[in-house]
Amino acid sequence: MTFVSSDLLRTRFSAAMSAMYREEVPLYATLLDIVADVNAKTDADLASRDGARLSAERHGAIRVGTAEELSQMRRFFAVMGMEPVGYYDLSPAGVPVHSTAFRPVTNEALAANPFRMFCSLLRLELIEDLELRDRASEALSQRQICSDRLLDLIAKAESDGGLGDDDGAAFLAEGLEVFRWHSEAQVSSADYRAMKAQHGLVADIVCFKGPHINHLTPRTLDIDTVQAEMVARGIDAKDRIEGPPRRKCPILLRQTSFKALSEAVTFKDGSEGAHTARFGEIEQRGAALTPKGRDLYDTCLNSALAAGGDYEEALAASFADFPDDWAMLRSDGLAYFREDENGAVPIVWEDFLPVSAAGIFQSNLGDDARDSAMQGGTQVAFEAALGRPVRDMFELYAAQAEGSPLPA
Ligand code: OOG
Ligand code: NI
Repeated sequence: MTFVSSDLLRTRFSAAMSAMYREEVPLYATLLDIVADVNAKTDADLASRDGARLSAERHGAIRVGTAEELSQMRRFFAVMGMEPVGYYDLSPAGVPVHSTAFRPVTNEALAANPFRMFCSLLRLELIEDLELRDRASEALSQRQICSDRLLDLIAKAESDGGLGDDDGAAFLAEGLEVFRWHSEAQVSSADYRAMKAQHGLVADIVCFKGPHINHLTPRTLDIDTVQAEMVARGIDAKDRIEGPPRRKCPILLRQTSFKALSEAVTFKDGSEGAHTARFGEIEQRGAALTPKGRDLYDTCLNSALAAGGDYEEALAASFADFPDDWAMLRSDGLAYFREDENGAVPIVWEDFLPVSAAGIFQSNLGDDARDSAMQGGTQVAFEAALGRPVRDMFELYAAQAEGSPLPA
């Protein structure tokens, strides 16, 4: 029995998701055109000279409502070689979820296709109104996000160690359905309004049949130019690019998005309404930072956020002392590098950033002014729901840098 490789399944799944999202959110297609154009005109920096993967590269994001759904997603993505990496608590920004990213972890798999899925779990316990909390958990308990056939195929892949051609094709087709947009809500309009008054995310997660893909993000080599082009075309782009400032040597991740679309919804009582959740995003990736580099990044970012006044200027000022030279980033132990025939090459950051993710959530929920006093999530609780520990991204980068086998 020969199996379809997990790399091939992941590549096909990523392409199928992109085709579906292009149909569902036409502005995403426009964004892909702009990014392809800009990438063709831009010289890749040292961290991004892996052009082969660039045109197919993207990440997506989904939000689930229960531990069972999260653990099903963990098993689903594992069939495509994607493991949970990192723990992100979004509560400091007033967003009632905690998250991980499913992604490939080996050099080979990342080179084949680095498709990632940011996956958030709703923290129902943060709904203070107990009656509303019950209604939310009732709605969630009535849905099944994966078809029986998909669950069977996942179990088969787990027990056999892979899927053959036909099963692989069925797995992808059934998998795609999980993330499709459904315009029929599974609650009444009154319930929708009550969930929405609690938090936009509660409505988005609880009121629909499944975890619709809420954005897909192509990778660009020059995010400032793409942002300017979006504005020039009248696209309602987020006004601030999240992450580090523009630099000669890009680090981590810079992101921007266009605002969510309004989509028609039919409620269970037959009434019509609209829901806004789905948007487009672009990202520019740079070098992975070591824990020391990451601490410096957090310090610089926090000082820019606290500065007030013009944000771009504050950001540039606060990052002035962050070395912007590959040799220095290396000798100071701030970024990860690997050796190839041309010498030391920076390793690409494959993960996400909590402050940036919070900014993306907020700009698309219109919920900027939430109180951020909510109780923090814990990695222990998240992993219990997930059904396994998340991987430590720094251990993965260190193994990539040393060319050593991955930690178990
Ligand atoms: C996820 C937001 C986080 C990113 O790129 O930081 C994210 C969401 O809106 O569900 O995708
Ligand atoms: Ni994103």
